[in-house]
Amino acid sequence: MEKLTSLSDGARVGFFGLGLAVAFAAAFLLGSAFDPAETGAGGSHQEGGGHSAAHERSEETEMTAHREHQATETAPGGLAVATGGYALRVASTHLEPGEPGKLRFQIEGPDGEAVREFDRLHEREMHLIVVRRDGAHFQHLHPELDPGGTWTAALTLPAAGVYRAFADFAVDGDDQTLAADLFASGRFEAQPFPASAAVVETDGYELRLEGAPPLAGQPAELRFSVSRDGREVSDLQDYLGAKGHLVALREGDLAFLHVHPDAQEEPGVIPFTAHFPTPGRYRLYLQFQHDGEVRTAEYTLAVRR
Ligand SMILES: [Cu+2]
Repeated sequence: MEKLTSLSDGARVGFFGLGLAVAFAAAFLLGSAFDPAETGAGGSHQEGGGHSAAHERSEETEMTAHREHQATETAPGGLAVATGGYALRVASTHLEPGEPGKLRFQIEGPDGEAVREFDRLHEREMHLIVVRRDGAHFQHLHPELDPGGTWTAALTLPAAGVYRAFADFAVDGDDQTLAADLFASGRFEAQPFPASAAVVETDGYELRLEGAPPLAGQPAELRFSVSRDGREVSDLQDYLGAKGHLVALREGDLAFLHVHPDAQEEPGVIPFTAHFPTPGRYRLYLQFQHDGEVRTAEYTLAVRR
């Protein structure tokens, strides 16, 4: 029987929720084994020890459950339409480019039925991210749930191409990010990721990304300072219960990293801790609210080995 050692746990680590990333980093730096029980990650079963035949069966059951639980928490999300017992079923995957349309979908649960009850996660029960496969045309939507378990979002795919729709939600305390492709037929002009730059401008705001260059597999501090007309913006408003919302997508497969901010310590600076699983380039979509409007700034970020 395969045994999960703390080493293989460590090797599997992709991305954690923020608190876990920090907790794990501490454990990792101290060289101690990662014990989910210590971090409140779920299972209280200590892995890696020997086990007797008498306990093998129950341990196996627990380990399987634990492994599945871990996989959903640590592997990058957004690569599968179905995983961890849940499936994303999209009713309408073809939309006319530039035409206002509707996206309807259900989350099918382990029992094969549409899930009707979701946890509230960052103030919403469902976060829907839509982005074209080349990283262009990012949208962050909050669909509405009907009593039968069908989610509906007004959606326009602005230009032709293949898009990725990420459904980010939690059920019974388990976070899931499932994703499906959407299609807008027509002549597709693919855009490369823009070159990496520390400063980007959006809607008259200047956003500067500070902090050391991130390394793969390690917690990375990302600090975005926001200014307008040369002056620091010190009155950022809350958006989804925080000063900012950050999605990172990996180049090549659009693996999805949902990163939430650290507590704001300086006005005008939005700090995050991200965990990039592998070296390469990522497209970052930072959302913040000011003067009553949500703005999105986009970065290309190179993550080194
Ligand atoms: Cu959202």
